[in-house]
Amino acid sequence: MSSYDNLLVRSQGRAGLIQLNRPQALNALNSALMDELVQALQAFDADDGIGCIVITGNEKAFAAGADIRQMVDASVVEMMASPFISYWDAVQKVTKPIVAAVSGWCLGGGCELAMICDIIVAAENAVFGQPEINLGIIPGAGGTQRLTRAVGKSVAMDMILTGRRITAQEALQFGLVSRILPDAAFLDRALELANEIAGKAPVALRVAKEAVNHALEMSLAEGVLLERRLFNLLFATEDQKEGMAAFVEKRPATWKGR
Ligand code: DAK
Repeated sequence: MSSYDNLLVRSQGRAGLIQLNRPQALNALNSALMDELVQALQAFDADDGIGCIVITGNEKAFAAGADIRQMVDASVVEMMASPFISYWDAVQKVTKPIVAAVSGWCLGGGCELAMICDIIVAAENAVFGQPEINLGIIPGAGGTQRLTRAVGKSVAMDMILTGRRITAQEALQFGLVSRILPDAAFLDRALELANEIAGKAPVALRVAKEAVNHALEMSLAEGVLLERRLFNLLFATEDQKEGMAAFVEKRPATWKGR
């Protein structure tokens, strides 16, 4: 396994774990960390032994945002030319499911990173927010769009216009996160979830991720058409034959990923 300056990376079963590791700055996302994150994600995406990826931080912070120190003196031209946003785009291109396992602060670009992941699970102590308004800016890595789609306009406006932070319970209630996991066994439970997902048919997982993500991009009619095509495509896979045969024969399926 490669070693990184700003990440801890390991696998457990078929789950790949990436832990953001700049604790002294509450995992503030600078270019060096984001560059390594993309490398680690791409390595897991290319690894047949991995079926699902978990991104997490530490107990105190998933990530307290993009690194403010790195941006404080930037000019508009420098921001326009900055490749920084391309890291978020690269995260979005990962084909395997990604679980954001959030404990502690999940703010600004950190919240935007979590929202690009496919599932967000929260520890009881997680706090979410888009506090950019307090810095004289707005969310710039998709927050105004993805938060609005996740929680609806009124809550998104409330959070983005006031910088209001929300608790894990509120995030669950608003639909930003799918589950709250107990603080004590948080990472173990997130890895269990990732291994549960990783145990499913790999091609169907990839296609399911593609279909759900397109729901945010397309009209209903276009999305339903895409879904139908992807659904039909799966009947060309050995895993569909195996999955249905296993059901009929009352035995567990053995997936081949083809
Ligand atoms: N950046 C840099 N350093 C940070 C940081 C951040 N976002 N957040 C925390 N730190 C550092 C603190 O400066 C402090 O460092 P030292 O002073 O010890 O050297 C250390 O982490 C511990 O933080 P605190 O002492 O402040 O800890 P507290 O427990 O008192 O407070 C806090 C925790 C999370 C409430 C507080 O640290 C805080 O408010 N942090 C800032 C949160 C924030 O405003 N986040 C949004 C950042 S802006 C882009 C697209 C998007 C973005 C950027 C570019 N492009 C399209 C190019 C995204 C922008 C953002 O995310």
